[in-house]
Amino acid sequence: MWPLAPAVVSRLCETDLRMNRYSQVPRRWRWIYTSAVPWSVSLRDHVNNSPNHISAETMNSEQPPSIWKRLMPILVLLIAALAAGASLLTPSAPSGPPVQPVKVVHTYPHDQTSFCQGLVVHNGKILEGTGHYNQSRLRSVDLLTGKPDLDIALPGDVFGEGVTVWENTIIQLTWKNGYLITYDATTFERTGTVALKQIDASLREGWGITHNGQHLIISDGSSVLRMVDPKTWRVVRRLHVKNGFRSVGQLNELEFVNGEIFANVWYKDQIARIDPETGRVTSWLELAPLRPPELARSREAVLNGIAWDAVGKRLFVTGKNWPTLYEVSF
Ligand SMILES: [Ca+2]
Repeated sequence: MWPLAPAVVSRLCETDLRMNRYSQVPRRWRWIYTSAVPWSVSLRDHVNNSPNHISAETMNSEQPPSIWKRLMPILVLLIAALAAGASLLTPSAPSGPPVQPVKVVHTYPHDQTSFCQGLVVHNGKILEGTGHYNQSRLRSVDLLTGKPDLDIALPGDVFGEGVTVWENTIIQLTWKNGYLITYDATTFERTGTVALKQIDASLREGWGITHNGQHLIISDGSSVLRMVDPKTWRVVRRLHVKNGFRSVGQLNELEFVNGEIFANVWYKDQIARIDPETGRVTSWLELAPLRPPELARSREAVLNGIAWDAVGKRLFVTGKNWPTLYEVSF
């Protein structure tokens, strides 16, 4: 008997505590308490029977008016449990590819009248395609001086876009003219045009171009890059570019760098580094700090030039009408 005394005392104290807890529940919520906590029904009766407590009217107000009110807390608990279970089963959203800062290694002059649409290193020079009607050009520029040693004007009704060099052919895209222009890479003589619809019936605009040594890679402002056989000028594969689970639209100027596709996104001073097999963005290069302060408010003066010097392992970037061309490391 004696050894059971502490347990009895403890039980009495516990009951006392429970009663105290029940008494502290606002009267209008006591029906929830009694529905959710079965043992509290006896406490309710105990409290209600106590002389200094609840009246009969108040007691009635504690009663659930319907079965639904009695079931409500159980339903709430059930839904909460299901939601918790679902959150455990659902994979958490990825935090997204990292954003990497770049380091400026050198700065070079860039012609501020050049609305840069395409940039590539060719024979130790910077080859640049520029845009706008009546202003589009193909230029071969000295890196150190920023001066062109060759400057070809496009017809006034042509809006120039991206540029690449495939073997001995320079290829320059046009925006909405529906074709690309080819030049001899040695003489810079124009050698012809190729209709974009010949490449792919759904290719209506030209934005950016590069190549991976096997295929040309063309952007048209969508989230899909087209891999094109340079011998047949036919699309052989489409690459859907995604940042996590989201498509990346407005893909613009391109460059193939060490097995990765680098792409400007229109109106973003960032470069997407894209896995050429999966189309996934693996990281972003942050270039916003490079935008000249005087162009900070210009909507058009965005980053839009990427050129990779495969021999010197140098990455060059610039923007539309920027006064500076940067060599950056990342
Ligand atoms: Ca480029």
